[in-house]
Amino acid sequence: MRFFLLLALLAASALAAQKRYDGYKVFQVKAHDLSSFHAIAQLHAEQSSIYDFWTEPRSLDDPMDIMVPPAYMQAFDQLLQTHNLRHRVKIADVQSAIENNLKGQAAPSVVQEPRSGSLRYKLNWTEYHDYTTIALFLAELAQNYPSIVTLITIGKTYENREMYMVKISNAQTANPNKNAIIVDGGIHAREWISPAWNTWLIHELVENYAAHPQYVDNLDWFILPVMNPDGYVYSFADDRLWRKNRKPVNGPCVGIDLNRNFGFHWNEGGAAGNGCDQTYHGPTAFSEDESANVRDAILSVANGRTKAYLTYHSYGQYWLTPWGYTADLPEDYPQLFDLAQNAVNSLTAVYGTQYTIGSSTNVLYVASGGSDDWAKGGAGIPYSYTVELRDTGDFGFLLPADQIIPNNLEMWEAMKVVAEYVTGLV
Ligand code: 0X9
Ligand code: ZN
Repeated sequence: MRFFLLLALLAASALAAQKRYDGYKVFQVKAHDLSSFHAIAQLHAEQSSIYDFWTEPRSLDDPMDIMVPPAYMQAFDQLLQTHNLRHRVKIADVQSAIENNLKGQAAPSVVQEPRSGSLRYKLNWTEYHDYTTIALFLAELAQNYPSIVTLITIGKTYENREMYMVKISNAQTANPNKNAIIVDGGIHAREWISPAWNTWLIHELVENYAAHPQYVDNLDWFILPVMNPDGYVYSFADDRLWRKNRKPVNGPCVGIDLNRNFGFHWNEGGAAGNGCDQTYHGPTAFSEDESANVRDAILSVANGRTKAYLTYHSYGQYWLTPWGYTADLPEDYPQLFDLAQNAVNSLTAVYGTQYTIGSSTNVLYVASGGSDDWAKGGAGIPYSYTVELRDTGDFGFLLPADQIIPNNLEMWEAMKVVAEYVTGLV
């Protein structure tokens, strides 16, 4: 009897189909006056569980990317006509884009260097990898490079997954009070390029240590490549475009936006009170296991010597400073801007990729409860940034896998600038 029950369960889980996006389109829409902007803003406010705003409404000058389900195509078209909204189709069929996004290219020589140790992880940067593969990669590096890599479990997620952070540090070097940098990724599940960059950063620091030992000898790194493992797993198995965590909300909906759940000026704008919305802030600040674990982990390592916090998202190619809860700028904004500018200059020098620099509120929109605001205002880390990786919307969250390595190569140049600067801070 039990055996049949097990079989039935297995069959049911195999049948639990992934959400398909056949016929869904992504439109770029631009308002031309205040009234047409309000029409779109209203759609965002009232129907964001139907229309997925890949970019939020900002201002008159900024176009937005909106994903429209086939059943609402006519209604959406009507709205575009009524308000005379300028638009173009960016992604004609989201399902095809999802499938193309998974295809990689042959690995360039840059990732085929011989590695020390006997184990060989499966992870590479020519395709996107699931949570298990990332976790095995981290465990293997810790095992093969015990003198510089420590795998830290910072707690569990709502669905009971371990959250892994690696500490990269060379205990052999003389200075016991090195500055530290904290990096994370994958707070939003569907932004797959973010964990793919975080794992590259770990690989570069550890496996290419000999090429630039100063970054590890003079600094301590704490890197959490997937801040939202439940959402990340769900985006592989069930719904490629999932954003939030996976905790059920009162009512029919699931998920809290972890980047609206951090406790610095929490719920002061740009965050939704409705649990069905993509930017639901949760019942209280730090109500979520994932954000609370990150808070505790950061506080346990921050202690004055952590000078930089970088949290990676996609997409849009922005290098953002606090604040996200207000249009006011932090007092040290000129210093934050300067470092961002230097980092972006080095990044752009690689392939010409442009990044926009500015405060979250001024460049994007008000959004309170972000991890960047809390890292600066709550944990006292001066150089706190949100970086929105490639692209500017041709593929959006569905960035083709053959852009992972170029993205990582240019971002590494920016990271070096930050690392060098942070090394010299007192
Ligand atoms: O809205 C967000 O959470 C981020 N953009 S995304 O498209 N990846 O969702 C931007 C967050 C910027 N920081 C703050 N608003 N604090
Ligand atoms: Zn994001």
